[in-house]
Amino acid sequence: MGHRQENESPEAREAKLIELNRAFATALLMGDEIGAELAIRDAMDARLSTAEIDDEVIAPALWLVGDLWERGEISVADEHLATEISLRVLALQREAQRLSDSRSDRRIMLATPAGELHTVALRMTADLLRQAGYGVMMLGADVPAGDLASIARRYEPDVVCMSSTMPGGIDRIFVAIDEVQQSSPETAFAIGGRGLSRTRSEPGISVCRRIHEVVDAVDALIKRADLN
Ligand code: B12
Repeated sequence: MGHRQENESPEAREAKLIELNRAFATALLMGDEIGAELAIRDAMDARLSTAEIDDEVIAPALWLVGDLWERGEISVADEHLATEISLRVLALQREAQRLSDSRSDRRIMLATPAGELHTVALRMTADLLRQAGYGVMMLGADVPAGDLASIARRYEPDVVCMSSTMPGGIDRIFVAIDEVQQSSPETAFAIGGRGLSRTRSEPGISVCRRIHEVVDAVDALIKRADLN
């Protein structure tokens, strides 16, 4: 967390901070815990660091609460409620950070199987996993099964993600899975794509229909491996 988008202008960042700050302060003043949580989740999605969220979103909102209380515009109870909501949000923020940190020593490898050139979904998958804190190794398109198995043996990824769009791609994915499993039996797989329409998940192989499923699927595959 906290790696700002490189092409973001200082003005865009300032505008985002003002928007987040307003949303969070408004939620505090309305006693709206869910709204406060959503504002902080937005801040995390905007790749603000924990320190930036603390200094530039949560603290200024509490300063405003303090000013309003001092001027008699809100009660002690309102101020207490705002503080309790902030403390709850802090706990959530720390938990999200802990989860992201715990993923950082896990490695996810991504590839499409031999003959498959469609990589957009694979890139989306890589971005989501990276954002969630995972270490990502993108191999890209058209990776022969034997080569995938040997690079997996070298880098020992926890999970290999594969995507297949073209008819027949599912067979090539399973050939690749077999090859990898022969030399790295611990490796799990998250697979997706239109070529997999009738394939079902099985132990160690999670079939995903949409991109947004991948982080939960990879978390579950790793947890399962840890329990073994
Ligand atoms: C861009 C594109 C290309 C580009 C790809 C460039 C690249 N770097 O990716 C190029 C020009 C190379 C290309 C080539 C070809 N293409 Co093309 N291509 C497309 C196009 C327009 C978009 C594909 C795409 O990116 N979709 C967007 C992604 C995000 O969506 P998605 O792949 O469906 O994935 C979703 C889910 O399945 C899931 N998902 C997918 N994978 C994974 C993986 C994981 C881990 C997870 C969690 C989720 C997940 O999440 C996604 C979002 O919900 C499609 C049109 C279409 N309808 O998709 C045709 C399409 C796929 N192509 C097609 C064809 C026929 C070809 C060619 C044979 C054309 C030719 N005669 O040369 C070649 C074959 C290349 C090959 N061997 O792979 C057909 C396939 C038809 C079929 N199934 O039989 C399509 C459908 C076009 C059409 N209507 O005819 N193509």
